[in-house]
Amino acid sequence: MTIKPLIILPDPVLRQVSKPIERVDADLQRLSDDMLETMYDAPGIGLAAIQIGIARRMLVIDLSKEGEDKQPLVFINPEIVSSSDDRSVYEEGCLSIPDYYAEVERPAKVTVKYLDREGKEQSVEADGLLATCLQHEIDHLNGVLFIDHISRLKREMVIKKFTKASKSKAL
Ligand code: GNR
Ligand code: NI
Repeated sequence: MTIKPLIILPDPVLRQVSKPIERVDADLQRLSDDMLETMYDAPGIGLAAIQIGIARRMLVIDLSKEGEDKQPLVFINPEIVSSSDDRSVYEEGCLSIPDYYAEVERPAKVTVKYLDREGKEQSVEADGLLATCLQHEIDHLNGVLFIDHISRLKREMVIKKFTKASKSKAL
């Protein structure tokens, strides 16, 4: 297993729309292991493949707390098939936008259809943090970031700050 470097704002790679996965094979299972290891190292509770530069529709999530047994989840070609009308607000962060947090309102419950790590069709009715995290990760597969759900003024300030930082770090 390998920890991969994370793609950071304003890298345009984060705006790519990821392509569906055609085959769940050993290579893809290795990629899911690398994504989990990268997420645990960060640490974060979710990671989309595009965050390590791979434009494929796959994401991993683990909501277990420190000291608990790990609960790695792998979602391949996930699709939101229904969303609740009621909303909930969470303070979100993103490994691709380090140390920036903001409240985002999203549907409180979603039903997501996907393939698991074995390529088997599954469906989950998620609420709470899992619902928020799935929506945050599925947004990544569509080139959408959580800052796209906050005010334009706040978003432009964050992008400006990260653009400056990336220029001062460039060789
Ligand atoms: O680690 C993460 N925490 C988090 C907190 C609230 C809502 C969403 C997230 S996902 C984020 C990891 C990440 O950037 N996934 O794409
Ligand atoms: Ni993110």
